[in-house]
Amino acid sequence: ARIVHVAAAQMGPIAKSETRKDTVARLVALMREAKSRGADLVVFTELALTTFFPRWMIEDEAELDAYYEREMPGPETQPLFDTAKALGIGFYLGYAELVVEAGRKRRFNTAILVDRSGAILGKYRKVHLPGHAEPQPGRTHQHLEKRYFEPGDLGFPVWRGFGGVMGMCICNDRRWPETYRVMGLQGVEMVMLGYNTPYDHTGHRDIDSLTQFHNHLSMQAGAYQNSTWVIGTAKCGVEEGSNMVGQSAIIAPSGEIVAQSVSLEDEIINFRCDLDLGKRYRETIFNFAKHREPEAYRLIVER
Ligand code: CDT
Repeated sequence: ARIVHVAAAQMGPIAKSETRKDTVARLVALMREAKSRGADLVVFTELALTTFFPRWMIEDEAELDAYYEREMPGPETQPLFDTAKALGIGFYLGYAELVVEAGRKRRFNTAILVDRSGAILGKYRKVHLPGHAEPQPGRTHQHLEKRYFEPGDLGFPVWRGFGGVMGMCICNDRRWPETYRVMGLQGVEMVMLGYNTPYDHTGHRDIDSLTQFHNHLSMQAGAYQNSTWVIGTAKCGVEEGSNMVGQSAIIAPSGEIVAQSVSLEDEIINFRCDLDLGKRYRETIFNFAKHREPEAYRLIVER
């Protein structure tokens, strides 16, 4: 067995008025709780440092910029790295990233993986951006990720760490089979992701009741079809009037949920994940080298 003891650190709502310092203190408390349960790695959510700001049309550039990190770690996020190092626990963290390249501001929805010594092992930028670039009439909450972020330009790499092969994606990425498959082809053994999923996101009331089902369906299918653990961490509850899905889950390579949150608040769930469990699928039904037929898949990579 190759055990990675992992925790998903679900968060309840982050108010618009909450400071970075307050939010980081919540994350540090969750990290300590994860460590007290024996975890080696804690998975925080998407955009874990602020309220989910893409729900608003923000015209003032300084106001928008304030939601982004220009350095990681920066003065306000340093306590996360210091605590991780002191406790010997790794973490996945989602945040809004602002970089200036050739005098141009570039914005990404980003996640990093930090090892147990507090060093950044890898960075991922969200590829599948949902929502719109322009505000939609008649909506109480916008979803302007296409306005506030560029599609990620780093692909879906994997990293050796925590005794295995680790991968990352973010929220809407989890609904796309290509996300998992690109990492699966690189032998991924654990995919970490955070999500902010408002209930009313399709605008179709009749399918709204399936929101929770589709959340788990996507992650369970991704896990099974690629012989990998999937750790999905929500930011949930009613945040600034927007109702968001919880049900954070730790999913085995069988596709089974082995741990699930029960609240819509800050909550740790944890599980001792055996990375070797993926082998029984990877070496049989999903032996890619033996059974894949890439010639039949060409359409997949065409526009
Ligand atoms: N954050 C994020 O990607 N949320 C989407 C729902 C919004 S779609 C307009 C998701 O896939 O959960």
